[in-house]
Amino acid sequence: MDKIVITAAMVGAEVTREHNPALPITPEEIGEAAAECVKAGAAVIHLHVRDEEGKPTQDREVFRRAMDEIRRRTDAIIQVSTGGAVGMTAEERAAPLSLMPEMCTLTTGTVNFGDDVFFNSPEYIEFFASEIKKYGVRPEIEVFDVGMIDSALRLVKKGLLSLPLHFDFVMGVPGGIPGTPKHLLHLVESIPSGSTWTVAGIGRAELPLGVMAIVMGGHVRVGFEDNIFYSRGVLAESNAQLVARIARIARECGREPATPDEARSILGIRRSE
Ligand code: KMH
Ligand code: ZN
Repeated sequence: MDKIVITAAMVGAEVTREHNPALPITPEEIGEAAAECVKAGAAVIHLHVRDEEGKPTQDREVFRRAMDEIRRRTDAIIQVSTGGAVGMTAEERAAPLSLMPEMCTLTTGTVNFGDDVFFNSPEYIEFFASEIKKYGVRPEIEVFDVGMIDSALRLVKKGLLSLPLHFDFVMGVPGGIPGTPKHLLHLVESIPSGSTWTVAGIGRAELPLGVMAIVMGGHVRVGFEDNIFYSRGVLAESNAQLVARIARIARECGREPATPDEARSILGIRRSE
């Protein structure tokens, strides 16, 4: 079977040091954690950053510093978040795109997000898609529920996105699609042929859905953004520990983790440097 692209979502916007003391926060810590994740088998770093107080920020300069720290240590694909944190404006969320990272996220719909709302109106989505196109960034479509696939295809019709698309199924957010095998099968069957996909299972859904993706020919995202535990009640020691486990299982199933360059070719990314 084809190589597997492992994405490390190491920081997120919601998790804190109180949840897991090993959360990387400063640009240096993010660079170090990324190096460990790449060594363990990750090819993509899904990037959120924090301000000096540890709060989520979309500040361009903080992103630039974290990206420099990652690039100094690895050749990983950096995928900046345009999701940011709930409550941020569209302009705030789009700020890191002008750094022209190789990849970014694009959520194609609004979803209840625990007690909050992750707001992505058609106007927001079209704004992000235009910015993404302007800066030549390869988008990963974040799918929190099945209707978001159709919304992405509408953007293709409008010329704002091009096929083939790459999807990330974010499953198990309270308010979004549940993190079950049945729902993963439905999502995979609902995307156009020729698409690539990865799965980000939230909490205890991370491991079983990751294993399903390995077997089904998909790709996998792990990390503290989605899950802070190694097993029930046992905190993960690091993001790299979660990456290493999924890489180990993938190898056992005959799927070697892709290097960053192999992942570029799987995900249709052309390097401009
Ligand atoms: N923090 C969530 C509200 C993304 O990175 O694009 C949104 C999120 C999605 O994390
Ligand atoms: Zn994210």
